[in-house]
Amino acid sequence: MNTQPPLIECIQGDIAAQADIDAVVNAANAQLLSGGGVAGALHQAAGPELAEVGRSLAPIRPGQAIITPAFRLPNRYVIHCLGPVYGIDEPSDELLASCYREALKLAEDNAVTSIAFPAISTGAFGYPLLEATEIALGSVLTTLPSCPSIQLVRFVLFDGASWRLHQQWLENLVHP
Ligand code: AR6
Repeated sequence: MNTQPPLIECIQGDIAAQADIDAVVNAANAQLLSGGGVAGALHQAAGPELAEVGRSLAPIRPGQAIITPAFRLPNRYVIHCLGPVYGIDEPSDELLASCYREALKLAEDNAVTSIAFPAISTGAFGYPLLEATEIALGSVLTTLPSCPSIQLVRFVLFDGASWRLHQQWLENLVHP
């Protein structure tokens, strides 16, 4: 049995290009269709089967996560989370935390050993980056102890500002 604590890391990059990761998380829409940002990148790389399989599982509600195969992506699974639209889906902090919690629980139930998250809700859904970062990292840190299969959690941030903020928060939380 692996007794090492899971590794949490932050990198700057593309969520659709994480070939060494078991499950990648989609910042989805309720209909589980392609879209802009993360959803666009993942659906484009996975192929049309991803939207087809989503059709039978949609709609999902804010804060919810569901799991599908990853098709042509280099991963085993896509875990689709519907983040809150900031200022509309309330309480947005609780709904955003629920995305990370539910995604980790689904990963654990499917024996996933590594998972990559984008910064859910911080693009089209307008969640302020600082608050979203605090919620994302806090939620992952509190949920991980009940997920013994998961050995690596990677946050994949698209832009440098987002990456720096996640990195700073991670350092503050792990080495206060
Ligand atoms: N890899 C990693 N991060 C990315 C990528 C990428 N390829 N592309 C964008 N980001 P968003 P949301 C960053 O809008 O706010 C969609 O159209 C981006 O800079 O993808 O949850 C869906 O269909 C931002 O920081 O997700 C939904 O309708 C973060 O990922 C809606 O947008 C999330 O941006 C979901 O909105």
